[in-house]
Amino acid sequence: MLNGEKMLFSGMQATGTLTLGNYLGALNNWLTLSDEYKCLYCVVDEHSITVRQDPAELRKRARNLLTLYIAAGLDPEKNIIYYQSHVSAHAELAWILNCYTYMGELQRMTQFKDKSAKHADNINAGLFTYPVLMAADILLYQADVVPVGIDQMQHLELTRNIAERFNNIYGDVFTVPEAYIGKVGAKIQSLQDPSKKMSKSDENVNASIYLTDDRDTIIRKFKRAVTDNEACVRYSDDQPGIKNLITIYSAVTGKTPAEVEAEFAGSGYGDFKLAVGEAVADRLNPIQAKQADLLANKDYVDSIIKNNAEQANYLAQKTLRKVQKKVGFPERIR
Ligand code: ATP
Ligand code: LTN
Repeated sequence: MLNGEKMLFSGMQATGTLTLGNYLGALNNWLTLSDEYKCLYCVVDEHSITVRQDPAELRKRARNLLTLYIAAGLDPEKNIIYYQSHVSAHAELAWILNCYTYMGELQRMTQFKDKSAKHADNINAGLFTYPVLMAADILLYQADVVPVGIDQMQHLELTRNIAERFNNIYGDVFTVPEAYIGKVGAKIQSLQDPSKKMSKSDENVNASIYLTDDRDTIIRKFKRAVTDNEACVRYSDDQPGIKNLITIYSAVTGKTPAEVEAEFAGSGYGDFKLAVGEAVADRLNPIQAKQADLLANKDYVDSIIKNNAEQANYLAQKTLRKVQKKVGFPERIR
């Protein structure tokens, strides 16, 4: 809580092209929550360099992601939409929190284990302390709630532990945040292997729907989606492929899985897959058009970037100064 207002913080990495999993697991929930809280939506470009990036490409992707947040419906006049690297307090607080986080805690993080297996030639210290930077992102703004997909729960738990540890030593400095996991779409699976999560770093392009995919591509990918052989549209763990498609259809239409089963009772997989593809394309196509408009409107987007970074900086400095004082850094002479 800051100035009596309930705060929300979330972010996404500017790596790869966002998938329908990112949209349904995270972005879509951001939209439903944005009226209830004072919200910060960050493009976490500092997290992105834990994996080697091409500089020009990273810059382009960061802008694409920031405009996508707006195109998806987040109002930049009401919400603070900004780049992590424009607010130096993130890195400064991360340094301090590093000194209140144990190696053993970080060694248990499954994302670190997965990413270091994947990038065995570049297991850098940033990849290891990534969750501490994430904790700093959240705690800097005294966030009450953090909407994320289920895979980020472990990082959220760590953030809570760091906040509680710090508060136990220094008094009530940080709000201890809650994760918000949406009811539908918290975990969208790969279209080619329903036992794996849909991921923007999957090498098989048919496994994921990208938010940049055009209508025909979306429909084609759903047609090719791996399904089961029971030939009926039923929401069951025995049919993980169809279950995943029902989850997607529910998330974009707002219908419950039972309503979806009733709608497609007696239909084959083909009809259902086409309906899912069309519903997803109907949802994504307007966002793509709005994003293209924003990318063409450089001055408007630049003014948002500037104003919103100023607002984020102002809020971040409040917490940072308090923390610096608590840990014993000398006062600034004005
Ligand atoms: P990568 O595959 O490169 O690790 P990612 O697709 O997991 O990336 P992130 O940037 O790590 O994407 O995640 C952004 C947000 O999207 C997070 O809140 C995460 O929990 C959510 N998310 C990612 N994949 C899915 C998914 N398949 N289903 C639901 N939510 C997801
Ligand atoms: N680790 C997150 C991205 C992230 C984040 C955050 C999410 C970085 N900082 C703070 C919520 C709050 C991920 O999605 N992979």
